[in-house]
Amino acid sequence: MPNPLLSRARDILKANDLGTYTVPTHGLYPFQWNWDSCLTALGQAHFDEARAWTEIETLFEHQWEDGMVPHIVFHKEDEGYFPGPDVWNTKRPVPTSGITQPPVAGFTVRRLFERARDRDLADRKVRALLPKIHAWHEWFYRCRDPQKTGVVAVIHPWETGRDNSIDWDDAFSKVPTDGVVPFIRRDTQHANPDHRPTQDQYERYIWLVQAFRNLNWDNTVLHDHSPFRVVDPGFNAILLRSCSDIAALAEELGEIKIAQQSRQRVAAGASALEALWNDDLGQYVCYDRVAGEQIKSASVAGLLAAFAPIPEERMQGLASRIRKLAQTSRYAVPSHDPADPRFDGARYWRGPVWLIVNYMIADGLARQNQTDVAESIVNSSISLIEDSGFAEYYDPITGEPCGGLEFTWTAAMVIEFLSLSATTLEDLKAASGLTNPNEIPIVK
Ligand code: 9WN
Repeated sequence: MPNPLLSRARDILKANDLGTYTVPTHGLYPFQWNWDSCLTALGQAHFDEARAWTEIETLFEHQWEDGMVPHIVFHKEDEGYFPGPDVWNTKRPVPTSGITQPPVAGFTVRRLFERARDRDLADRKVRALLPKIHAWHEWFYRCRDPQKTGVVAVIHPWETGRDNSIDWDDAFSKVPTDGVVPFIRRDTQHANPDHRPTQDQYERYIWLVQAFRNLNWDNTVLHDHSPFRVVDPGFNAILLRSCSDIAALAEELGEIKIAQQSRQRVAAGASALEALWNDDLGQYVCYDRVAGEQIKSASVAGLLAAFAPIPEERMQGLASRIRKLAQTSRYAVPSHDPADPRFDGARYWRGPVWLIVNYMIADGLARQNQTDVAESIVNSSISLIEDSGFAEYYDPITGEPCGGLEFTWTAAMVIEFLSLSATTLEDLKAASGLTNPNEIPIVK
C-alpha cells in the first residue's frame, strides 16, 4: 500500500502547481521563488520528470542579462504579497525582484540528470541549462566578491532565504529606516504575526530595496553601496556544491571551459570557507564584511556548510555539533541553537526547523561518511511530518507547525526523504552521483 504521506505530498505539489511553475503555498506566497522551485523540482521528478525540468526552465527564462537569477518572478498580479512588483520596480519584461537567493539549481540539475529515467530528455535539458547556471555562478563571483576573496556576500537578508536570522541582528541594525515609504504588510494577514519577522525588520528590508532601486539595480555598484554585506557559510556552501556539481556535469558533456572554471571556484571557495570556522562554537559562522569580523552566532547556516566539499576534520566537527544539538531539541535541526537566549522556537529563522535545510545537511553528511547523523536527521524529519503535517516550518521543541500550511518544498522534501529512508543511506551516497568519492575535491 502506498505510504499516505507520499500521496499527501503529491497532492500538495499538484495543488500548488500553476502549470509551468509552483507557488510555495497559496495566499502567503503567490509567485515563483527561486530556491523553492529548484528544491521542488526534486520532488516533482519522482512523478513527472518533464514537469520537474520545466520548473527550472521557467525560473531561468527570467535570468537577467548580467547573469543574476532573481529571487521572485511575479508571473501574475496578486495584491496578497508585499513587497510586490511596483516596490521592486526592476523594469523587467515580466516583473521580478532585484535580488537573488541560494543558488541550488546546479545541485538540483545534476541530481535530476543522475536519476533521469528519460536520458535523452535529461541530456537536452542539461545542455541548455548548464551555460545559464554557470553564468549565474560567475555573476556571484564578479558582483558579490569584488575583492576576489573566494567567497561571496549577500546584500539583503532575503537573499540568504533565512530572512530574520539572529545572525543578522548586529549587521542589520546598521541599516537605517529613515525615508522608508509607509507600507501595509500582507504576510501577517496570512500567517501568525508571532511566527513572522518584526515590523522593525520589515522596515530595514524595505529600506534596502529602496536604496538598491535608487541605484537602478545596477549590480556593478550594489555590493559596495550596501550597508549590509555578509558572507554566509550556508549560502556559500550551496554555491560551492552547485559549482562542483555543474563541473561534474560539464565534464560528462564535454564542456571543458565550464568544468575548469567551476573547479577553480570550488578550490578557492573551499579554502576561503576555512576563515569562517569558529572554534568556540565548533561550527562555521557568518562574516560581516562591513565590520570586518566574524558574527559569533550559532545558526544552522554554519551547519549547512556540510553541503559543500569541506575537510574531513570539519565534517566531523559539524557531526558532533549536530549530535549535541539533538540533546536540546526534540526535532532536528533547529535553525538556531536553543541554548542561545535569543532563540525563538516559533519565529521563522530564529529557531524553527526547516525541512529543506535538513535535507541539504543530511545529504552533505552522508556523502562524506557521517551516515549515522544523516540518518538521524532523515528519521527526525519524517517523524516531524507524521506528527505535525506539511507546514512551512516547525518549532523544534514542541513540533508546532508554523507559517504557511500545505507547503510545496516541505512536500517535495518528504518525497525525497521517504525515497531515501525506503532504501538506505548508502543509496543517498549513490543518489548524490558520487560513484567515485575521489571525484569531489575534498579540501584536506
Ligand atoms: C521573502 C518562499 C520564501 C522562501 C524564503 C523564506 C520566505 C519570503 C518572505 O519565503 O521569504 O523571500 O516573504 O518571507 O524565508 O526562504 O524562499 O517560500
